[in-house]
Parts: sequence; C-alpha cells; structure tokens
Amino acid sequence: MVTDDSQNSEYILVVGLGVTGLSVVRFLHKQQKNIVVIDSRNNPPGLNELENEFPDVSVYLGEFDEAVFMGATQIVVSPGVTLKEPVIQHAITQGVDVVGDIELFAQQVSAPVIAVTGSNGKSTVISLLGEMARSAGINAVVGGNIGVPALEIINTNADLYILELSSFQLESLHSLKPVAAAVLNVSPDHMDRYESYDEYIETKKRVYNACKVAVVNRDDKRVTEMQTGQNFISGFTLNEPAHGDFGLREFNGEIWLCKGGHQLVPEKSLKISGTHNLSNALAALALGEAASISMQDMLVALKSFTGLEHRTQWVAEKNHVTWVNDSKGTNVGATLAAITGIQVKNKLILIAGGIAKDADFMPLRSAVCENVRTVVLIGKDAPQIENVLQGCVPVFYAKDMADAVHIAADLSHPDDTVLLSPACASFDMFDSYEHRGEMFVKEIKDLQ
Ligand code: UMA
Ligand code: ADP
Repeated sequence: MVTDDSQNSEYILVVGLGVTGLSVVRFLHKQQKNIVVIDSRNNPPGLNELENEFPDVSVYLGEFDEAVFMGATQIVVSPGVTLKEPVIQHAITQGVDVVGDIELFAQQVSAPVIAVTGSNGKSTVISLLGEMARSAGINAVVGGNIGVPALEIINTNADLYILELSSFQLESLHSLKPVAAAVLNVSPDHMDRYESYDEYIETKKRVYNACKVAVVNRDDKRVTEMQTGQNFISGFTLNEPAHGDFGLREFNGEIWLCKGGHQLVPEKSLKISGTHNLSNALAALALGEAASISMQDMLVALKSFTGLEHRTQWVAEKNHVTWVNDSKGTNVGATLAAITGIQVKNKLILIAGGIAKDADFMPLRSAVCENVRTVVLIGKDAPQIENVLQGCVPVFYAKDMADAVHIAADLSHPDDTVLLSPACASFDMFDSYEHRGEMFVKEIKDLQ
C-alpha cells in the first residue's frame, strides 16, 4: 500500500511499524514533520492505528525499496531492524542521518535519565528503581525496551526517566547523557543479529558513553573490562563489597545487603528471591544512589518489591510439587540463573525450548546434570538442547504446553520443583513470552 504525494517534498523515514514506529510517528507528527513509514512486513502491527490516527502519512510495505530510503532527510530505525540492512548502510554512506527512537528521546529530554542495559535483569532493575524513586516522592517514569517506547513517555513532565535499553536500541544511540548507567551483566544473546559475542558486548558498552556515574557489576569480567576510566564508578557484587561499593556481608549467620562495611538490609527481609535478584537489588541501590534517591526510601521500596511476572515467579504448589514460571528466561544466561539461583527442596524438572536465536546451549549442561531430574522440551529448536544434554539427564519431547505440563507432573517426585525457563524465544508456538507463561499457569491450574 503506497501513497505517493510525499515523493516531491522532504520527509523523515520511519523504518518499522511496531510500537516504536508508531511512537516515532506520533512524536514527529506533533512537530509538524513530513513523515513516511516503511516496513518489510506485509501486514505489520500498528497499521490500523496508523491509518486511523494519521491518514496523511504515506506507508510502504513489503520488500524495502531503496529509493524510499535515499529520498529521506533523516531515517529513524526501529530496534527490530539492524543498521546492517544494505539499504540503511547505503543511506549512511550517502550522508543520510540515521538514528533510533532513543536518540530522538536523548535530543529532546531535559530531566535526568538512568539508563540500564545488560543481558538479563533490566526490566526487574528498572521496575524496582521506579518503585524506589516513587517511594522517595520523585515523579519517575519507566520505559524503553520494557515495552513502553521512550517517546511515549517523554512529555510526562517526569523528574526522572528510567530507561531499559536493549543492544538493538544502543546501536543507533549517540547523545544520551545519563546521570547513571549500568550494564548489569553480559552473556550471549541475539547471536542471530551479531557477528560475534564481542560485537554484542561492544554494543552494550555504548550505554556508558557520556554517563555521569557508571555502575558496574564487579562479578562480571566482561563488564569490568568495559571501563574507560573517565566516569565516576560505583560497583556492586555478590561478594563482600569494597569501600563505596554495594555487596553482601554475613553478620551473625545472616546475609546483609551492604554499602562498604555498612549494613543496609538483611536478605531475609526481601520478598524477591534467587541469587540473581540480590544482584539486581544491589544494582538498583547503586543506580538510585547515583541519581541521588534517598537510601532510606529506596530500602522501604526494596523490602516490599515482589518481582515481576514470568521471572522465576512462584505459581503454585500441587501434590507436593512446586511450579515456577520463568517464561522470560529467553536466553541461556537467564535459564542458568534460574536453575542455580532458586531455592528447591529436591530436584528440578526443567521445561525448555523454542527459538534458539543461534545460542550455544552447552553452558547449560553441567548445571542441568547437577540440579535437574528430567528435561521436557518444546518448540522448534528443542533438538539443539537435547544434543548438549546427551548422557546427562532423561529428555522428553512435548507437543505443546499442555503436554509439557502433564509430562512434568507425571515425572516429578515429592518436593520437586517444575521450572519453565525455556532459554529460547517463544514466537514459534506463542505470541510472546507472556503468552507462553500464561499458558503454563493455565495448564497448572487445570491439573488435577
Ligand atoms: N521487523 C521486520 N521488518 C521491519 C520492522 C520490523 O521484519 O521493517 C520485525 C523485526 O525484525 C522484529 C519485529 O518486526 O522481529 C519487531 O520489531 P520492531 O522494531 O517493530 O519492534 P517494536 O514492536 O517496535 O518493539 C520494540 C522492541 N522490539 C525489538 O527490539 C525486536 C521491544 O522489545 C520493545 O519493548 C519496544 O520496541 C519498545 O521499546 C521486545 C524485545 O524482544 C520486547 N526486545 C529484545 C529483548 O528484550 O531481548 C531486544
Ligand atoms: P531483561 O529485561 O533483561 O530481559 P528481566 O528482569 O525481564 O530482564 O528478566 C529476564 C530473565 O532473566 C528472567 O528469566 C529472570 O529470572 C532472569 N534474570 C533476572 N535478573 C537476572 C540476573 N541478574 N542475572 C541472570 N538472570 C537474571
């Protein structure tokens, strides 16, 4: 579908019509810009909204047409589209300004911004930070890769913006100057988009460009190696923290979250569980402190924070078996954290599989051998997971989530925990990770 009246005048080209593309159109339309939209999908999400809200905006669908790119004065690329797309590369070499939605946000924003990236934990940390800021009476707004496009929140008169940034969004970002920024951790993800793990890590590192305080995970060598030295640095660790850093210390047999030698809060008073969530809590404290949020108010929020749905979330106990939904475990690092980090009384039954995104599943092998009784596999790339578990634990295939839940229930022993943590994306069988988690929960509820 094409309307051609834009061809004779200057226009900004919005590439991709998902939630980001729509937010960009809304943002630019308010500035009376002439906008053209292009999407390689024939029926992209957001098309109806676009046509209803902006009938004057031209839309090109299907295979990218180079002429549309070359005629633009600026190109705004959605995160789902790589800058390596040949038509975009050509436009860049021809001097066309190519940016992402976060760059437009950065050029406009006047309130302080906290920027958080990392392979895992981003949504948990920014949601917790949002609670911490609000507990301190700060009007903080959370957005970005968590699902609310940054340009949808920019005009909310916030005192503080807390952004989750994916590596995709960081690729096209240049001028953000966060008051505090963190790479929470790195482990391989999106290897179908990047040529190497190093390229993925280099992209994550961009979050530190021009930040005031760099918050670093002292336990993650690939993160500590990122430091360029020009920022103030605040560290967090699951070990005993150095002076000024956040970490864990034991006092009278109890683990405490601490700043340096100073006790902040005992682990047992937190509602979130799992070692990885302690790391997230410490990261949030370091980021919040860097943004001048009162420590006392942050601790109040931390104690009442129950975590997010679909992330190592307790679902039910049925017939002496505990069920945990970690549908957001969409990469190997997250699944490893769940297998090794959650407290279990007996063994785990792991439900995994989906779209592998070119992942190497080998790092799962030893953790599975040690902690898991049986693996139940679903989805397109299930055989890749089976391959790395040869001779380790019994593996069963399930045709859908109902089947997986029934097999897991049949194979579980008393006091076992059934964990859905797929280490894969969900789009082969489900609309989203939320849909996958909801199906899991529904099937558990229906179990006799
Ligand atoms: N696509 C095309 N052709 C196009 C444009 C997009 O095929 O012309 C495809 C992409 O390859 C992708 C899908 O469409 O598979 C969606 O891409 P998009 O850029 O339109 O995505 P949006 O709907 O705008 O959502 C994006 C983020 N999506 C991606 O990065 C793929 C959302 O993160 C984010 O919540 C939203 O912006 C708001 O900022 C999702 C995600 O999976 C949840 N992120 C990855 C992750 O968390 O691991 C990075
Ligand atoms: P993200 O926004 O980076 O995807 P989430 O907070 O949504 O992070 O969690 C995604 C997955 O990663 C979940 O399976 C969760 O249990 C796991 N996870 C959360 N925090 C960490 C962490 N610090 N290290 C490893 N895995 C984590």
